[in-house]
Amino acid sequence: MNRLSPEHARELLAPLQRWRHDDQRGAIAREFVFADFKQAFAFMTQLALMAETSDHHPEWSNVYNRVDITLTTHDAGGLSQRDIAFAHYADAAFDRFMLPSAT
Ligand code: H2B
Repeated sequence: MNRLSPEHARELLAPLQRWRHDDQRGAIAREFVFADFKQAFAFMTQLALMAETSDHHPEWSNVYNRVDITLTTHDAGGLSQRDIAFAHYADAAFDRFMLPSAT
């Protein structure tokens, strides 16, 4: 997987407003805050299974109801399409937890 050019990265990151871009490192990061630990860990479980299936793994940490995620493609030495895809997947999973019916 190739590292994105700065121009392409900017274009693909435009719809990912909730992610911070570390241009220097070639990484994006976002903090997710849930109602409680149970939700945070359920979210991590969803992402972990997807990460393993797609062989693309996040750098992340969890404290109670918070999950901090940093995405970069180690093999490419920076951001790749895989990080963009993972960020969209994480945003969609998070938004589902925020629906009123979610437990
Ligand atoms: N995850 C991420 N974020 N970047 C990688 O370059 C990467 C990975 N490479 N997961 C995969 C695993 C690679 O190490 C294995 C051997 O396929």
